[in-house]
Amino acid sequence: MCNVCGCGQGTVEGHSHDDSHHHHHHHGEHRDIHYGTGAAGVAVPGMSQDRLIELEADILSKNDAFAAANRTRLAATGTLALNLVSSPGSGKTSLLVRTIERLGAHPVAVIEGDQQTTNDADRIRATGAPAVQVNTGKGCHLDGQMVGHALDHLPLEQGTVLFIENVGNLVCPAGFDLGEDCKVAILSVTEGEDKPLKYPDMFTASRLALLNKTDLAPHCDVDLDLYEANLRRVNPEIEVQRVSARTGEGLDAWITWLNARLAAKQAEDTAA
Ligand SMILES: Nc1nc2c(ncn2[C@@H]2O[C@H](COP(=O)(O)OP(=O)(O)OP(=O)(O)O)[C@@H](O)[C@H]2O)c(=O)[nH]1
Ligand SMILES: [Mg+2]
Repeated sequence: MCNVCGCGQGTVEGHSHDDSHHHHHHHGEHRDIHYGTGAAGVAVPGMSQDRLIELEADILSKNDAFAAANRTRLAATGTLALNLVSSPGSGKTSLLVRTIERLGAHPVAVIEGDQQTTNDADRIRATGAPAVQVNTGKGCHLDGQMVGHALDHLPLEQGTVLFIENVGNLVCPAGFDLGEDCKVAILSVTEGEDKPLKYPDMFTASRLALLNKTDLAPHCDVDLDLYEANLRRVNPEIEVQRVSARTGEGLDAWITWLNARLAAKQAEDTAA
């Protein structure tokens, strides 16, 4: 769990948070991180395990309040929000561009999280979809507050699909609820079958895993069945789909999954 990163310094495109009244994360004491075997799961020189646990609990309870507010706000328009998590370069933005094209006239909106640049938001806007870039600066994940600010800049129609592309990082984003309906993990065949075992939290937190870049599988020493088996070892419930953003292979099943989630969401909201 990321309780010692420089998070909370993010900027929503065009807006600096330097004037933010709620810098909710602690400062200092976070330069020299050694992962420990103590109760907090991390070791920071000069800080006790109890203090670390206290800080982590504090950060997460504040995040959860922002996430809950986002969830209420999204429910008002029946928006289906998906938090896309992965390591850097697994193909999140490429898949999003393809997905938006496939969804055609259906209303979509995108929040793009990266440490720096507006590259990904620019790629999304080229499809015609509204996108807001959030730069996390030194931070390693999006948090509920950043997403709340981004929502201020996004038009949400009834039944929108909101894609939140998280910062490429297989560790920290797993622990932060953004108010999404679920997390979708994107892996690529080039990363290696052992990744689910090495970074299990991300895959236990995800409902669906998209195994991307299947077009490259013949060129890699990769066993796709073992990749899937490892995903199911860490999360027996996880759904897995093999896709290629490059060739479009497997995207029909992914679009079917999206439409089913959207229908389930609308049924939920009607019942509520
Ligand atoms: N061969 C192949 N290349 C792909 C596929 N999907 C993405 N790529 C390539 O992989 C690289 C990274 O793709 P992006 O879509 O930028 O990945 P990302 O996950 O958004 O990256 P970050 O936002 O930087 O973490 C680019 O060169 C893409 O063209 C795929 O299915 N097959
Ligand atoms: Mg990207």
